[in-house]
Amino acid sequence: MGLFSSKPWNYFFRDLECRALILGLDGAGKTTILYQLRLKKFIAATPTIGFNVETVNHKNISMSVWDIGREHLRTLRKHYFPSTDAMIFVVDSSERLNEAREELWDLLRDPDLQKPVLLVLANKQDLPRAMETCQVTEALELDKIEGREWNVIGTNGLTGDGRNKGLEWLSEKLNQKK
Ligand SMILES: Nc1nc2c(ncn2[C@@H]2O[C@H](COP(=O)(O)OP(=O)(O)OP(=O)(O)O)[C@@H](O)[C@H]2O)c(=O)[nH]1
Ligand SMILES: [Mg+2]
Repeated sequence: MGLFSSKPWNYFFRDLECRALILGLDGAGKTTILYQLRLKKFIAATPTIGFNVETVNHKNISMSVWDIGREHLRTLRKHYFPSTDAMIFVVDSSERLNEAREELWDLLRDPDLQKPVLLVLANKQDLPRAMETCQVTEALELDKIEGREWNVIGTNGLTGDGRNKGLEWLSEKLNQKK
């Protein structure tokens, strides 16, 4: 292989293996987002029992992305949280924002989740009652976050809008951290 391989970014960045958790309330679109990240297309999901895990490759990042159903999360959090590099918190931008805020802040306070960067996906932007990203930022009180890189990006799990922007942000932050 010559100096300039088929992946030019490999010349500048070494390959990175990372682990991400997709979190959020039931029905927010976590599994839909997982398959948008993995397959770049919409897959109709049913409520997750157990978990889904997929490898998502983006530039030099190889990210194992875990979408764990709530029942499992309660028992497995001690196992999954310590080795997590990124949290992808999915919200349905049209409903249950107060509940989502409580869930998110419970996670942000977890001693085993102090290191991961946080990407909030303000999902279901297609719905008429969907809040814009700035309103989601306010509703989740993201401005109160200290000592952690975070971002909020609007997504549509049906079309994949926002997906690549999210991946770009994650790969930039994960490269800076490692
Ligand atoms: N309108 C709209 N529907 C969406 C969007 N993303 C996901 N959905 C739908 O929302 C429903 C729930 O999506 P899931 O991906 O199963 O949600 P989940 O968070 O994995 O749910 P649980 O596994 O029960 O926790 C499904 O019917 C999806 O097709 C979106 O951006 N817009
Ligand atoms: Mg699911």
